[in-house]
Amino acid sequence: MSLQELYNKHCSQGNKYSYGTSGFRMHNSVLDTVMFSTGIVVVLRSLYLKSQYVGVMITASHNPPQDNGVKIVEPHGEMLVQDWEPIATQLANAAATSFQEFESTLHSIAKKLDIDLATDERANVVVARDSRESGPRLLAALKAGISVFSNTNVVDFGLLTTPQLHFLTHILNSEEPGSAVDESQYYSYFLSKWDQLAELYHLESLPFHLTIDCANGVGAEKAQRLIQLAKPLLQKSLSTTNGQTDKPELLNESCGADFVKTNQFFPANCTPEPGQLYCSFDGDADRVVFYYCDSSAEKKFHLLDGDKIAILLAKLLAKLLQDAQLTAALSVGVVQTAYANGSSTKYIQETLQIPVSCTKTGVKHLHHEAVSKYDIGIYFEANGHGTAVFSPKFHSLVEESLATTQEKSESQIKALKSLQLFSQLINQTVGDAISDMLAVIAALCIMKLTPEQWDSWYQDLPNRLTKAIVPDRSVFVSTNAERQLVSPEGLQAKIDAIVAQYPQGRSFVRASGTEDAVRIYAEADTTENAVELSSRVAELLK
Ligand code: G16
Repeated sequence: MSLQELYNKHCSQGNKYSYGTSGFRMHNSVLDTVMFSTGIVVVLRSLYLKSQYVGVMITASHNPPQDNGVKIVEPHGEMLVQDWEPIATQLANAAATSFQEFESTLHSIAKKLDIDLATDERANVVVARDSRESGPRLLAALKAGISVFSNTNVVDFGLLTTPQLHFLTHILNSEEPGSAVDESQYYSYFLSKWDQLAELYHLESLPFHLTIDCANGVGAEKAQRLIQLAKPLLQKSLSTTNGQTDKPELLNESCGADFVKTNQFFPANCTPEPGQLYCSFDGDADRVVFYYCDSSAEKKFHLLDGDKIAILLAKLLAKLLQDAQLTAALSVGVVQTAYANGSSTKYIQETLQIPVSCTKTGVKHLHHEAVSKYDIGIYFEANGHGTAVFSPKFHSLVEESLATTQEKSESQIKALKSLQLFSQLINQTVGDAISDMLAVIAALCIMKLTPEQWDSWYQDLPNRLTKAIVPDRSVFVSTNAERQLVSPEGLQAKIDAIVAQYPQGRSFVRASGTEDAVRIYAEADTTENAVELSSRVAELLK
């Protein structure tokens, strides 16, 4: 088919698109145009990177089932470099204007990038999607965009979690060209790291059972596969709930990481028992939060969110560095966003004496800060999205130290081996619910912690995260890592005046980059005050 015929088949006019916090994300009915243009952008990206594989994930993650979206993945598993986001946005909006506008924009982008549109160089693209009903239709539009070029190779992995796609994109670019790469490599890689840690610490059983709420999403089948492939030690202590991937309307419905974090309550189909641990993935399994119930008569819910996960990993990794005698040589830092609970930031800085950076929302911002500032950069958003990244200096120092073991104590060698294994067990490409879950289980076993002990290090300030629908969220412009608004004019001063009336009060408002809404975060000394602060700030938006 000609470019015009493909365009006519997949594009429609009138919508406005923007590459947001995590790619394009909207109601599925308006996404065909953007899928078609994204197909072209990923081919251009692959050609620009000398035919490396570029990944595309079709997902709307935590959003409701009728939404969908697309995330572009760099050859080594990072998110699309930020200077290409405007290119993706420009081409999508041109496609939504007219064929003439689209064609001329495509030519001018190609010229700027110095790419010959008629090239016979091969472009390599790797695609996957989550379990949404609209996925196959949108995949067809994406493939139509890719087919505009004559020499393309598309590896279609079908259904995957987002982090699996990131991981496999990296593997495809690391293996010899032509090597067979498949999903099973994901499970064998991470399970083997977990098994080696279990062996190093002589683990014989897990001190709790872990129930995984899979949000009725793609993570269900993948978590079940992981459990099937695991050795009995792990296998007998893990089970799943909310795994109805065959009912797409149930995706993220009263379950999943976003539901649990926002409502601060157990998901549907979870009957909590004291002493046991629970976790929730989101729709594409790139986030995880943990929780448990206490032994009170009402079985009170306790959340162990991204802040608590970051602290667990920071505490363990800092201790291992100390035992490995590498504290002076390697820096450790934690990266958070404005959503991090004030108590967590205080605990990391004052008790753990570990530096904390604060960035804008979006793992792409946290990842960049963690990689550029620290040898061990632990980054987590409170919503459970995050990982820990290890610098090349970390890898070479640990390797060198392990190569000369004769003058080292047994505990030093054990710490070095543990550091190396954790740097592999934790997915280096992106936040990953499955790999983070394995790292948390390993950390709890090694530190011999119950969920209550993990939770007891500090008390979260009571908080509320809500959203408001406004006529135009684009007027909400933030600064200072999204902690303050510069527009609409005067609104920040009003928020500040209200916040000042609450002990330990903090509140901010920012436009979501994944939903058509404005988010309101509030925390204060008591639950009543946090709720009141949140609703008074929400009132200001009306
Ligand atoms: C995406 C991003 C996260 C971000 C979340 C919500 O997550 O990857 O970094 O925290 O959206 O963003 P916003 O508040 O701008 O809507 P996911 O899991 O939905 O892809």
